[in-house]
Amino acid sequence: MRAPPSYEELTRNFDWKVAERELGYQPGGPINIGWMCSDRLCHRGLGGKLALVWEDYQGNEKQFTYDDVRVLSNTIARFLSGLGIAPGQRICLFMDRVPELFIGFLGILKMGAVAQPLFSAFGEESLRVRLADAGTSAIITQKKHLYKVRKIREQLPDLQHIILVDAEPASLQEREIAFAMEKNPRIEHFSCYPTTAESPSVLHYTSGTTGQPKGAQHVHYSIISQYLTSKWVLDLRPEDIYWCNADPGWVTGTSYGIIGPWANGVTQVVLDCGFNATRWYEFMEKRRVTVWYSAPTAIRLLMKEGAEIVRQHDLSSLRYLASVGEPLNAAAVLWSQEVFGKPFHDTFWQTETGCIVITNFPGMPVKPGSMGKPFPGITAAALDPKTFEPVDRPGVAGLIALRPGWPSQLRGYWNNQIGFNAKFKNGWYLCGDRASIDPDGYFWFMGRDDDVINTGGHLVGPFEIESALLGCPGVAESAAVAKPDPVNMEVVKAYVTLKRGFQPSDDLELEIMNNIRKRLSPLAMPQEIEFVDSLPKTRSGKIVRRVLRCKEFNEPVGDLSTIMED
Ligand code: 6R9
Repeated sequence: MRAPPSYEELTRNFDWKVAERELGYQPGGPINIGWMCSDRLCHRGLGGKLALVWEDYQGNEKQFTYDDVRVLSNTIARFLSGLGIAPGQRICLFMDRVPELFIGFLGILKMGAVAQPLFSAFGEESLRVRLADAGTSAIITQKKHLYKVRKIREQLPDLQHIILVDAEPASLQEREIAFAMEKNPRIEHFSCYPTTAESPSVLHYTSGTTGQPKGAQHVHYSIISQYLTSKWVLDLRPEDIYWCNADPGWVTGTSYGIIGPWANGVTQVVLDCGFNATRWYEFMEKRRVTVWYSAPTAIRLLMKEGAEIVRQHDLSSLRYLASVGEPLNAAAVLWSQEVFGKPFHDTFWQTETGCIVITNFPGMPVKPGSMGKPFPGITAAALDPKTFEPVDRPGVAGLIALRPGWPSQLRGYWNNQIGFNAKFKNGWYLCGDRASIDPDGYFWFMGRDDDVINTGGHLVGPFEIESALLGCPGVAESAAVAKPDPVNMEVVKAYVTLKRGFQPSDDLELEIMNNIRKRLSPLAMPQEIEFVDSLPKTRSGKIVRRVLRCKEFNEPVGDLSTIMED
């Protein structure tokens, strides 16, 4: 077999047109992710190939060929257009990892609407904020999550349709409608809405330092990057059995849990179950998984369970391992080399980039602890934070920045032009992270450049937590910051000042924690609340979270000249 081209060769002659050609896209012509990930493969003779093998915690199993995915996504697309939902309107997917989530995603795109996936673990407040911001017209959900939607529906005038994939029509109220994907008459032919490269496709909410979460807007042309990075970075090949254990509520679960693998025509397996080492290894053994895309927190949890349990399973099918979401410690890379016989390849990217942008390329020597090098076609640099010019010496920390213009770059934040503009400086897109670059061109992650908390690979915005804290009994003011954690890297800690008449107590701490867990999500829940008399503020009265964060991490605070004295 001919050796694959080296990283240097691919970078030298790179053009995204490679992906356009392989996907059969004619510039200026129609392009629809839903069609590209189902009908296109059937036309290429893969209709009978398994696209999705799904299993839940109890071991229930379902299998879908590419032809099933094509027909069932048609069925969903027809149903949604039948409701009168127009192209461009937002449809939220709010489900556990059931087949309807993956296939429904394609169905929404086929009829030209915008898919807005949200974690089913979200509480009603996290859900309300995102549906209100996007002016979402419809939500597709399950019976078990309906109570959250019912609590907020009156506050969401745009929300016209609440679609239940597993409910009996008799149990439903006004604006609620049952749709059983597999029981509905199958729609063999559906004419996809003629979306083109710049037509909106997916709206993914992500957290920043200021304000509520922002909706990163993606377009159908994003498939160009998602297809090629899946092929070249995740090394997907036709015979692969691929497992991405990310939830599509997170961008990893759509770019590399739906679009990338299906655009490549591979069989993907899904396990609808949270972390459980034994269950995960059993699953990989039973399904003969060859490529596994995971995250550092999961890897750290597996490390805690030890090597012995790995030896009890036959994982010889595994060929390629990759990781995303947080810094992948050198120790995790060495551990995986030892127990799986191959390293995890770190990949760096964001909701906003839509695809992997810095990575350890297959075949490239892995430097454990480094994120690797820019994907061909991506120009990345570490910028001096004052001049926004690339730092001139290797090893010096700078702001991670990318030259705009790759296919899956976000096209804007929903309703937030100011936030979007702030991401660009001196002709660069700023990721909001810091890294240094070594003399060989490898990137080394240093940390985030803002107050966003990365807990177990999930970004949580302090503002969203602080807003929710204000709704808790007794809370006058608060600051949510990261606190180090051996497994999740960071967890949320809240500093809280109390209103007159309230006293700090363990009961109050617990009450506040529970309140946030229910209204936002378990991840956003502070693991610790520290009651204080006052919070550090700037002279203009803004809370300076940096001071509190540095305290948690035992780091020097640096220049405090703008901070108000108490
Ligand atoms: C895909 C995704 C993006 C932020 C990013 C950075 C952190 C992601 C990383 C990493 C160190 C890696 N991050 N990958 N940090 N090493 N390999 O994670 O999207 O949820 O938007 O998060 O996550 O801080 O800016 P998103």
